[in-house]
Amino acid sequence: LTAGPELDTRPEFLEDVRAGLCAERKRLSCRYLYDERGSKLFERICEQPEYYPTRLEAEILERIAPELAALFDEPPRLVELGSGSAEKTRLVIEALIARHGSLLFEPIDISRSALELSSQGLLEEFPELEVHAIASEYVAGLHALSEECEISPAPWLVAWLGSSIGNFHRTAAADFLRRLRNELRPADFLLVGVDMRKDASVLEAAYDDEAGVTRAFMKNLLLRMNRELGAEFDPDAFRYEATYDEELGRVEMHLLSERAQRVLITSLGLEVDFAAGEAVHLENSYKYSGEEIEALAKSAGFEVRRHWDDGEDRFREVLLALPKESP
Ligand code: AVI
Repeated sequence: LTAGPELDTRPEFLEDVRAGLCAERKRLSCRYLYDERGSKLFERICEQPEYYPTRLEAEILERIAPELAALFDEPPRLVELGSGSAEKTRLVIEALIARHGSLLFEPIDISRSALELSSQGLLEEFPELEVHAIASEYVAGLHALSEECEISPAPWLVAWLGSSIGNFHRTAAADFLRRLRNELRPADFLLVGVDMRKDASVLEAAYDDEAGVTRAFMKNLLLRMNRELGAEFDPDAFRYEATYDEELGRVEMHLLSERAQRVLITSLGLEVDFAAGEAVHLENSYKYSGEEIEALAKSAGFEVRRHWDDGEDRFREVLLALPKESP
C-alpha cells in the first residue's frame, strides 16, 4: 500500500466559504460535506430505505460482475475513482479474482485515511489481492498510473460508481469524462454508475429521508465550519430542503435560514447576514435519461459498449470505451 500525504485542503476551504457566503446567491461546495463525521453520515444515508441508489447498484454489480471479469483475456488492473469504503467494489474484485486468479486494485481517493481503512479490509479479505492506493485527485492519479503503464501494460477497468457523476453539472461531467478518456487506451473500460430520471416524489424522499440522516449530513457542514473555522452557526436556525427540478433533471439541496440572522466566522474575520428564508445551495444531484447518457458519452469521445440496469430503469451501470476504429 502506497499513498501520499493527506492533502491540506484548509486554504481552499477558507477561500470557498468566503466566496460562497459572500455571493449574491449563497452556496457552499458539496466537496466539504465529507469530513470524518460527514463521511460516516454519508455511509448511513446509503443504508436508508429511501436512498435506493446504493442498494440498486450493489444488486446490479453482483449480477454483472462475472460478465465484467469476462471482458478481459488477461488479468486487468482495477482502478476505482473515489473508492470510499469500497463496499460495492468488493463484488467486482471477487469476480475478477475468481476468473483471473489474482488482482491489482488501484483505488484513487483524496482521503488518505479512507484509502488506508478500505485497503486494509480488502487485503484481509482477499489474499490474492495487491492494493496500490493513491491519495490524489482523480485525473492526476490516473495520469500517474498511466505513466507506469510501460512497466505494466495490463488493461484497465476503471470504476466510477455511486452516481458520483450526478454531482457534476452536465457540462462539467462531459469535461471530466473527456479528461478521463485522454488517460485511457483502446483496451481499457470505464464503468460508470448513473442514477436515472424518475418521479419527483421518489427522488425527494431519497434526498430527505424520514430518519433525518441526510438533513444531519447537510447540517454537519455548518458544524464543520464551527469546528474548523471558528464559525458560530446554530444548526437549528436552518432547515433543510431537497427539491427536484424536472426540467433540469436535478435534485437541488439547500439549507434555508429560519430567520434573519448574522453569523460570525472567526477565521475569516467575517460576519454573514442571512435574511429569513434565504437559501444556501449545497449540492445538485443530476439524473439522466438513456439518451442523455448516450449524448454525454459521445460528447466526451466515448462509446457506450454496454449497459445494465435494475430491471425498472432506476439505476444503470454504463460501460464506456474508446470508439472502435471504423474499418
Ligand atoms: C455522492 N453522491 C452520489 C450522492 C448523491 O446521491 O448525489 C450525495 C448525496 N447527497 C445527499 N444524499 C446523497
